[in-house]
Amino acid sequence: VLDQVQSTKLRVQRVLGRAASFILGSTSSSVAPVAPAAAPGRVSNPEADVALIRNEPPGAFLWLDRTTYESELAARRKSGRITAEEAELLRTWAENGYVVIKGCIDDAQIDAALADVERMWNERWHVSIDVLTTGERTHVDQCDPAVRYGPHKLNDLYLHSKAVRNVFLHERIVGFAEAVFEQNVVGINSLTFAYGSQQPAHVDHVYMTPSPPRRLIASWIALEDVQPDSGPLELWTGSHVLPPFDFGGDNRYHYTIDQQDRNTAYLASQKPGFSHERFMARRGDVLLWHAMLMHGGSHIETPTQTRKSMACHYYSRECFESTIGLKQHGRAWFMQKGIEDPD
Ligand SMILES: O=C(O)CCC(=O)C(=O)O
Ligand SMILES: [Fe+2]
Repeated sequence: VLDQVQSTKLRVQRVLGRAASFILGSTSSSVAPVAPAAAPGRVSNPEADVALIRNEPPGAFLWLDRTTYESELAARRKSGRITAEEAELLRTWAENGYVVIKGCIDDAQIDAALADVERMWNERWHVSIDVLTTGERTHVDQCDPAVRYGPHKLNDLYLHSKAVRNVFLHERIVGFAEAVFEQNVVGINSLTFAYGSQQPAHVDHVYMTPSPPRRLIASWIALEDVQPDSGPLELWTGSHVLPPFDFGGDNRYHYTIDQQDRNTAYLASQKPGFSHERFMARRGDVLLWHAMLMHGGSHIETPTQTRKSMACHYYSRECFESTIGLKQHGRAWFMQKGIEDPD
């Protein structure tokens, strides 16, 4: 039986080439060696005792995270697989850890999503909600309706609203994520905001850790023009190259409460090495960020100033053994039960 498995592996490898070595976890010498990651190494002066993951196998990295991304982009251009504009966007991703797609979502789609948010409050749907002022997790049909007028997160509204789902899995977002993963895309979580989150600087990979690692990306979708006093999304350009913090235990990439302060201190120590930006989006603009990019919600200067937006997370299809629990939406999939954001 083992021989049979081995020969199947080799056959699949011959057909799929490099991808198969990752999927099948094989290190067969018939597969070309994978270039090392471009990034890790840019950490500056970490505290002597901070534990970082520095021994990731090259196959763990996605193609745009490797030193060879320029030649890979050129090859894809040459074969006509990507356009010049797509190449530019993917290069920006490799360098900065995020891209902006201006005017991505059209007005009608945004209006439909906002209308469903309105209906959800009026009809008090059973939607999971985090009240950011108290830290309480409850449901819209169980909470004080006044919660609506302060910072909160609606969890996975895409499960209840087709209009929100259409924004969540917009074809341009899905198309970009497919290009990054070179795989199909699975929407795993949507957060709908009316106000800023004021979330401290963090890395999403730590909370929604994919398996295999690194196969996660996030989107931020402006449902209205962002005002400077609303607590815009903030990010540290290029910080996706930082070596991941090592939480130890069974899953070294995944957040543990006892290591949380050290992780926060590590990120804070690295902030000065990167340029700090705020996403001053216009309605319909979308920002996509790398799972390891440091970002957060900046301080809300005017508490009554809304910041209607969605933050969404997507896994590569390779994170799922089968399509059980997934539903198709165009070329993409979504999880029938969203992943809870522990943060
Ligand atoms: O929208 C924000 O302020 C931050 C959202 C965020 O960091 C996330 O959902 O991962
Ligand atoms: Fe985040």
